[in-house]
Amino acid sequence: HSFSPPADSILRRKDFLLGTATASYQIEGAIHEDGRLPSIWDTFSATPGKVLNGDTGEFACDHYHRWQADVELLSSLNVDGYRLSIAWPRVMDENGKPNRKGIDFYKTLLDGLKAKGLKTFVTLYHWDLPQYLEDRGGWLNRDTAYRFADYAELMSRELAGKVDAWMTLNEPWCSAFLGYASGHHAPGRTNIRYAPQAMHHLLLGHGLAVPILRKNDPGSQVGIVANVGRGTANTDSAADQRAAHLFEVQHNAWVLDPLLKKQIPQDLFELWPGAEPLVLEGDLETIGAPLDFLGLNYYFRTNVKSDGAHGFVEAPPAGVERTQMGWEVYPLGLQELLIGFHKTYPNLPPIYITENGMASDDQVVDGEVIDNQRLSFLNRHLAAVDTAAKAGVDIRGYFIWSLMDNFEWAFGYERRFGIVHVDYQTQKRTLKRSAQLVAKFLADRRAQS
Ligand code: PNW
Repeated sequence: HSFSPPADSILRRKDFLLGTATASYQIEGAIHEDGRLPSIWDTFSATPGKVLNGDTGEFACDHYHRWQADVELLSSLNVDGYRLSIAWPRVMDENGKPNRKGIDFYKTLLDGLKAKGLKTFVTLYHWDLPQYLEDRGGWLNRDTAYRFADYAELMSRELAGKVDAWMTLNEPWCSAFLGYASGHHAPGRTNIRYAPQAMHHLLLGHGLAVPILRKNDPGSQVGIVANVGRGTANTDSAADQRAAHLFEVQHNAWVLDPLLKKQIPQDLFELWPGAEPLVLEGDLETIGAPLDFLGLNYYFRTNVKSDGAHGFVEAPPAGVERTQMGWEVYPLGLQELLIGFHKTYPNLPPIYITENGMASDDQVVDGEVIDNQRLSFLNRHLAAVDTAAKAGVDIRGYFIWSLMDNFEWAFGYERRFGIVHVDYQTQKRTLKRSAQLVAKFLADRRAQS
């Protein structure tokens, strides 16, 4: 087990960005400090039965206090860039008033990262909505999109010059579907009719923020991050093929069509009859604002069959490799999606893979963590990225999810995605084998002329 991409791999190019990613609620902890206000994830994780083992983000990786050591850690990995997110409830109150201490935390952190020569990729919304906005209806309230634009205005004014790439939203699919339809994520609502309206307001907030970020921080790139899933048909039957198509409409086109085609895919309402959102004139024009890049997060494929009516049900294949999440390891899906999007969307912006990685429960033994499955996972997915690049897809970089083990949402601390192991009792960080080999590869790459 090594980390050694082939000689002709795009990964060997110094201008192909390799980085790691995290998100505020998953690593920061310190939820009551320096004027941070409650977020919907505080509320959700405090609700019995919502998060495995009753875990919460109260302490997480204590990154809020340990950020300096974590910047050193990142630097020791020789990565080119780091993707992080800002906690909205740390920086702004319900009247739109800035919280100086919260803003200063991110200013100093970004300066620390820049001092190490790292490219900074900053997500504005990685799911920690201020609870005061949820109390006014959250993403079902159109006003939340305008409050998001205010937040983007404040952040881009305050942090201008420190951010290489802004991402408005992380995975609006998760916010809309898991937050409002399945209820697996905060705010835990469970009405399928809510999800398209929440999605529309999320994307509207994105579209309103794009020109603001460009105006206030002209030296940066502006994009958004979507999670994408590969849906395959269980059989060749027309019904199963249709089911796989609908799966991908629901996971991919629901987000990408409004952004890249200024359209909401109508097949969605074959799945969810009567769930059409209220869309005002001009909204799709706003949402379709040109992007400098598109971030894609990929984890697994879902094999589906027809449910006998107008939908799909999962048909999990037997005997396949899975991760600690139970997600199937399927690198081909990433390649197929990238090449497919390149064909479907003639105006597809340059792509960054903003998340890819896997959970495994490897433990520290004699000071070492041997995560060979992760190494193999990363090698195979990076090979898929390389194949897509050679097929003509403009891919600029790849961020491993995640820098370190962290609060894995509804699964709490029991799922470990890091290339760095975290002992939550002591907060000790230990480089897993994957981290060591990635660091070595990048050191060698840097040393080459
Ligand atoms: C992403 N799904 O979440 C998030 O951006 C990360 O914060 C998270 O830690 C990571 O992936 C691993 O889960 C997802 O059910 C959550 O398809 C669920 C799904 C996809 C992505």
